[in-house]
Amino acid sequence: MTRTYVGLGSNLDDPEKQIQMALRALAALPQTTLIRHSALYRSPPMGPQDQPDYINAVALLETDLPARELLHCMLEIERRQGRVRTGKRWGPRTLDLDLLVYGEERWSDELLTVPHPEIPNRAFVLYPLSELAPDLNIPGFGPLAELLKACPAEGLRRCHGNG
Ligand code: ROI
Repeated sequence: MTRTYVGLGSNLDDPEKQIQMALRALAALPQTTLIRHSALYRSPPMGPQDQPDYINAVALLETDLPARELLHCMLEIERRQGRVRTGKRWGPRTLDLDLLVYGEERWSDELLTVPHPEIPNRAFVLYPLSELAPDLNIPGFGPLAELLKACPAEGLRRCHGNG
């Protein structure tokens, strides 16, 4: 079993519902257990500002799926939840699933870079992640606690009443 962290984000079509649906879909993946997930957070868009705020969360899974199979399943969940890839970089989306951390592994190919290279720059990943695993050491990036110190929470707000 590999402990893996998945980032969830949505800013279209009832984002909170999208995240809840995606958590259920992750929990239903074969050879995979959803161990727990963070609260939901509201965050201002990173990138183009002419789009709605995002709802973000992070999930901890234990899986026997190889990383590329897990990624394939995640893309399928995105597709089922109506994600249309417009080609517009950093545009709004109904659902974005990012493979953040996959065990101790570190590698990059044309499909995937693990750990996700943007982790250190994203408060909407670091803060929910710290709820799940405050002592996490991210392969190649070091202690999560150090990354948090260098990344202000900037408008990130924990949503109440869920998660
Ligand atoms: N901004 C926020 N706040 N949350 C996201 O999940 C998110 N995802 C993205 C971009 C467009 C970079 N901005 C985001 O892909």
